[in-house]
Amino acid sequence: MYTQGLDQRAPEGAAKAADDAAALVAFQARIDAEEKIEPNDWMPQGYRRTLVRQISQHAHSEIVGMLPEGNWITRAPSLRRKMILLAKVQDEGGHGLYLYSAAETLGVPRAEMVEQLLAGKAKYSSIFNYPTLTWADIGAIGWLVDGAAIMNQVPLCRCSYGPYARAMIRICREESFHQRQGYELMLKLAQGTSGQKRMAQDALNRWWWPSLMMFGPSDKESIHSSQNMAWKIKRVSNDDLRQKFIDVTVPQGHFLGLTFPDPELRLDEASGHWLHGPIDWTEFNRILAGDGPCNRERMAARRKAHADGAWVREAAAAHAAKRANRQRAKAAE
Ligand code: BYC
Repeated sequence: MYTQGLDQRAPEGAAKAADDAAALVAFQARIDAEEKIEPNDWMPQGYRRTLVRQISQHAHSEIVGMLPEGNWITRAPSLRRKMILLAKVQDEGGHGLYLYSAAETLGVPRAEMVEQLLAGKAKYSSIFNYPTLTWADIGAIGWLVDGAAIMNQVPLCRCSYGPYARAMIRICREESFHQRQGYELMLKLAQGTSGQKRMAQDALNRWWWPSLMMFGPSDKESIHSSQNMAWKIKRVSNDDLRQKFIDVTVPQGHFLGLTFPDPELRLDEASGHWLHGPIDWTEFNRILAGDGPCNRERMAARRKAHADGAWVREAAAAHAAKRANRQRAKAAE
C-alpha cells in the first residue's frame, strides 16, 4: 500500500555505498535512541530483509491459522459459540491483512509474498500443522496458542520498525480477547461433565508441547536472535518468552483442575520459575521441513482458496481501474 512512495532505486553501486560503515553507525544510533524507523528512511539491506522475512511469516501464520479453527465453525455447539468463533477467525484474517500491508511498506508486493507461501518457500508458524480433533481444541487454541502469541507479540509493539510496531498494537488487543474466550471455553468444559473434562484434558495434552515450540528454537540454536535483538526487532529471547509463558500458564491450568503432559514440570522455589522437561526438537524440525501431521492439508487448502478467489481479485482490480479512469476523466473535464 505504501510501496509507490518508496525509493527503491538503490541496488548496484548506490546501495553498496549507502551500506557503508558511517551509515550503519548512524542507523544503529537511531535504534539505540529508541527512534522508530519508517518506510522511507535509510536502512541496511539486512534489516529490510529480516523484517520482510519475519513480517511475511507472521502474516502467513495468521492466514493459515484460520484453517484449524475454521474447521469447527459449522460444528460449534451453540449460536453464541459460533458467533464468537466466526468473529475470531475473521480477526485472524484481518491480522494477516495488517501484516501484509506492513511488509509491503518494505517494497515487496503482497502477491509476491503469497506466491512464496503457496510455492512452499515461505514459513508459517509450526503450530498450525496440528489437527483440531474435538471442540475442546478450540478452547485450547485460544488459551494456549493465542496466549503464546500474545507473550511473543507484546514486545513486538516496541519493535524498531514503525509500521510493524503499530500493526502489533491492534493485533495484541484482539489476541487478548481471543485468549480469554479460549480460557472461558476451557473453564466451561473443565467444570462440566466427566466426558467434557476428559476432552479438555486431552486437548491440553495434545497442544501443550506444540505451544511451547511456537517460541522457536532454544537461544543456543536461534540463528537470527542476536542480530534481531541488536536491531530491536525482537526485544526478548525465544527461551525467555517461553519461560514467561510457562510461568503464567501453569497456574491457569491448575485452576482448571487439569494436569500438564510433562512429568518433569516443577516449581523451582528459588527462582519462582516452573521448570520443564525437554522439548522434542525433532518433531519441530520435521514440521518446519513440511512433514508435520497437517502440512500438506494446510497448503492444499490455501492453494485451493487462492485459486477459488481469483475471480474476486480480478473483479476488484477491474473495479479499481474503472474508478481510477472515471476519476481521471473527471479531473480532465
Ligand atoms: N514455526 O533464529 P530463529 C498467531 C523459524 S500467529 C515456524 O529463532 P527468529 C495466531 C524462523 O522463522 C503467530 N518457523 O528466528 C494466528 C527461522 O527460519 P528462517 C505467529 C519457526 O526470526 C491464528 C528459523 O526457525 N507469530 O498468533 O529470530 C490463530 C530459526 O529461528 C518457528 C509470529 O510470527 C515456528 N514456531 O525468531 C491464533 C511472531 N520458530 O526464516 C494465533 C513473529 C522459529 O531462517 N515472529 N522458526 O527460514 C517472531 O517473533 C520470530 O520470527 C520467531 C522466530 C520467534 C517465530
